[in-house]
Amino acid sequence: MDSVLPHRAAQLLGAARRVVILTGAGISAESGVPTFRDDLTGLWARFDAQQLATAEAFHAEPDLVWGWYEWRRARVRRAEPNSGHLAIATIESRTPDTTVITQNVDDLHERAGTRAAIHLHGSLFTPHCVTAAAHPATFPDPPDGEAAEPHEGGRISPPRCASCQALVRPGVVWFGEALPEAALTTAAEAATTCDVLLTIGTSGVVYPAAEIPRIAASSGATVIQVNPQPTPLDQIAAINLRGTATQVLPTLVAAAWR
Ligand code: BV8
Repeated sequence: MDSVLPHRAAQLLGAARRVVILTGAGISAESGVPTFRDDLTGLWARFDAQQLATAEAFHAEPDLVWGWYEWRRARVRRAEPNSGHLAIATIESRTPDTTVITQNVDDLHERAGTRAAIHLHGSLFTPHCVTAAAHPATFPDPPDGEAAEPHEGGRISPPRCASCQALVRPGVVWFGEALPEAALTTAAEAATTCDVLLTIGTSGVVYPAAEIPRIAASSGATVIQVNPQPTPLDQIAAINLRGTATQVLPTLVAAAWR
């Protein structure tokens, strides 16, 4: 990480009146929550996440897909927010007009103190039934005596809706499904009017979420990227901070408001 860049990035962040923060799976990696692409360790290595994260997969193999999400939810429950999540909450406290937009389905931003993260791809914690009514559902308590934590790759039958007996599905947006309109509209509007957009821990390849930093750049905002690896967003980022969320964000925030 070049020693000059964080200074410039800190200056811009500290002076910004309107900040947008877009996060991807990378922000939760150091909390022990695997990123989307390496979620498929062990048994899951046989599957392509993009195949599993679809309505078709759930329709064809509900126990396999529900088991995958329950395994991911259990991993999130065991995880704690990291100093990257906490640094983002600090930015919000320093710059009231900050919008946090996440592609993640975990609740680590909320547990770090972010009050109203926009979840473009839903949440592991808002299951609903598969009907158009999408009746909200609650998670069944693990039967006594059974392992409370699903084991990796375990097939678990999804519960039935208490209102209509239809299958309950994870409250996430699958590939081929439309994003929640209000979330996407609010996110795009924030990107259009912000001074600085900080994109953290996303490969920037999944649309339409990947449009958000591009909208900000084309609207005149300064895009700052935090990622240990190059991504397609390198092209539109004015500043690329090559490092992990916990390596970069606490230092950046301390320098912005020293
Ligand atoms: C839709 C929830 C239409 C589920 C997810 C153009 C326009 C519109 C759509 C498309 C389009 N082109 C193609 C499409 C279709 C598709 C798409 O984008 N496909 C891609 C693969 C090309 N998009 C869709 O299907 C979307 N729907 O467009 O519907 C429509 C409209 C009307 C009516 C009907 C239909 C829906 C997409 C949402 C899918 N759901 N998640 C679940 O989680 O199971 S996507 C999922 O993968 C994530 O949410 C995230 O968005 C995406 C990518 O993951 P990332 O977060 O970026 O994580 P990744 O692992 O990829 O990368 C991690 C990064 O972190 C890396 O860069 C790594 O270097 C970095 N990193 C690692 N460690 C750290 C770190 N960084 C910092 N610190 C660290 N420690």
